[in-house]
Amino acid sequence: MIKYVFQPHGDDRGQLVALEEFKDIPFRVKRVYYMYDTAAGVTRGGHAHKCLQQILICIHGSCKIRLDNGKEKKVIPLEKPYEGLYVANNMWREMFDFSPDAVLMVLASELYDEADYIRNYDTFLNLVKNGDAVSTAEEICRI
Ligand code: T46
Repeated sequence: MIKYVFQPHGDDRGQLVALEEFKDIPFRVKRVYYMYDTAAGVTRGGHAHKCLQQILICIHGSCKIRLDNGKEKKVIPLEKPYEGLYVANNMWREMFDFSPDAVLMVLASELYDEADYIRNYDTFLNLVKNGDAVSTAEEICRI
C-alpha cells in the first residue's frame, strides 16, 4: 500500500497542490474522474483491474478505501486533500464511508475500458492466487 503525501504550496491566500505525471504521479495520466454526492451507506467499486493503475485523492470531505490483493485486506482512510492512495492493477477495491461532502478524484493511467474490469471476486482470487496475474498483466498492459 502506497500513500503519497503531496506538497501543498501554501501562502496567506490558502493552499495549492500541483501534480505532475512521472514526478508526483508514477504513470502517464490519461484520464481524470471524480465522484461526489455519494449517498449515505453506499459502497462503490467492488472490482479489480487487469492493467489500470490509479491514484485516489479525496479532495474534499473523507471516505475509506478497502484494498484486497487476494491475500491481505487493508482499510485506508482518505481525509486530506494532499494525500493520494496508489492502487495498482490486480487489486480489489471498495470505497465506502463517504462523508456527505466527499469528492473523490481519481487519476488513471488508462482510458476507460470495460474489458479491463474484473468484476467477479472468485475470478480475481484465481487470477492472483495461481500467479498468472502478474505475467498476464505485463503481457496485456505492456507495463
Ligand atoms: C475504480 C473506482 C475507484 C465512465 O463512463 N467513464 C469512466 O471513466 C468511469 C470511471 C466510469 N464511467 C461510467 C461507467 C458507469 O456507468 O460511470 C458509471 C459509474 O462507474 P462505476 O460503477 O465503474 O464506478 P465505481 O465508483 O464503482 O468505480 C470507479 C471506476 O470505475 C473504477 O475503475 O477503480 O472508481
